[in-house]
Amino acid sequence: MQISSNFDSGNIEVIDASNPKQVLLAIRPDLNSAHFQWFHFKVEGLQPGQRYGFSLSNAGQSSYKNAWSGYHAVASYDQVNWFRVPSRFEDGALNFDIETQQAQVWFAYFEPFSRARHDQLIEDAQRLAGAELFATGRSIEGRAIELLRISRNPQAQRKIWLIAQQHPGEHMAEWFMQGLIERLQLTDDAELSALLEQADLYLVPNMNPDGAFRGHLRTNYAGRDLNRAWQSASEADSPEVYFVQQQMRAVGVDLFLDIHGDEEIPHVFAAGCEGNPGYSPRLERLEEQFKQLLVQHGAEFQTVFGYPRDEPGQANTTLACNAVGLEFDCLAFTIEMPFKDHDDRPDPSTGWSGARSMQLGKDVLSVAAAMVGQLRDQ
Ligand code: GEM
Ligand code: ZN
Repeated sequence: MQISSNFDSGNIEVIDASNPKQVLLAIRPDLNSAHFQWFHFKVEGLQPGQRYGFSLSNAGQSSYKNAWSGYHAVASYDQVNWFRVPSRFEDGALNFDIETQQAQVWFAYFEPFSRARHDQLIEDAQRLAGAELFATGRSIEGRAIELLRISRNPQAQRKIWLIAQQHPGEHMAEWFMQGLIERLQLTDDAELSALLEQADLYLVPNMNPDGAFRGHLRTNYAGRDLNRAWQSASEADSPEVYFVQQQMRAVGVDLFLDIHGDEEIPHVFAAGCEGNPGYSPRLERLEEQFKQLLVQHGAEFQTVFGYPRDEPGQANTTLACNAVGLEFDCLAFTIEMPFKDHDDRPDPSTGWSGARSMQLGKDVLSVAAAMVGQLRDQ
């Protein structure tokens, strides 16, 4: 049996592979940071029909301890179809096994969104009506951070921003962007037409390409958590955020969505700006309306489970959502999708998935369309 992770978003260390019933592995921490949780590796040289067991021995020391109960790893024979493999968190280790159908199998924390798929998405997006590669930032290692603009009406007043995967292990975030961008291809979509009549879209499908490529959970090459850098972004340590902030200041922001995944909570939810200084009844109304419309639309989304609400004035303004909401006095949300499942509509075979993330991206456009006329007092 050969185990490898020296590829895009790979992450694993082999401790002892001598017992195929219990291969001992460990998750490698992010470079320049102690965070870890994301794993992704390939196993080759297997006998179809045989059962193999894998043990992530340091899972109990990972960044989010409550992530593993109720969690099941994903596997794929072809890197296209991913399915859950029953997993157990026992004695600080995450254990899963598979009766393999193929000689090779990939395992991951979540269905990976590869850099190759990213490059294809950026290429496809530029062929959409009204689309352009508006600007390109650079990560510390020099990877492109593409900012796409979709503008179909030169008179459109509103600027709607969506950014994804600040946390590189949260691959569902770029699946969400892929779904959203797919919907932009439709030519007979009345909601979309209404939205783009009034607003331009500014999209950053991947904020942290170095971290994603390196198989990080949470940080960039410098070990910085980009979602704690929005009051102190620097060209040296967090050029990814620095770039997007510069662009936002040049363009303006009327609605901001920051797309994430949550390790622990088995539901899709949103976190708003209620703790910001200057949080107003207007913003509160907009937040409530956004959430209600997403529920009414039938999206996989709910408002019962989520993060504790911030006390008034107690927001951490180093977070993108709070920083942007504060600076631009606009509706701003962190959208969280689960690594586990959306327990409101569980699907044990896939759990939360790339496809479900894509659908949520499409659904969010409907809500943006319904709200675009109210984002600013006229
Ligand atoms: C988040 S976002 C936390 C938002 N919290 C509140 N109260 N507004 C983070 O950056 O830690 C979770 C995530 O990474 O997905
Ligand atoms: Zn996140």
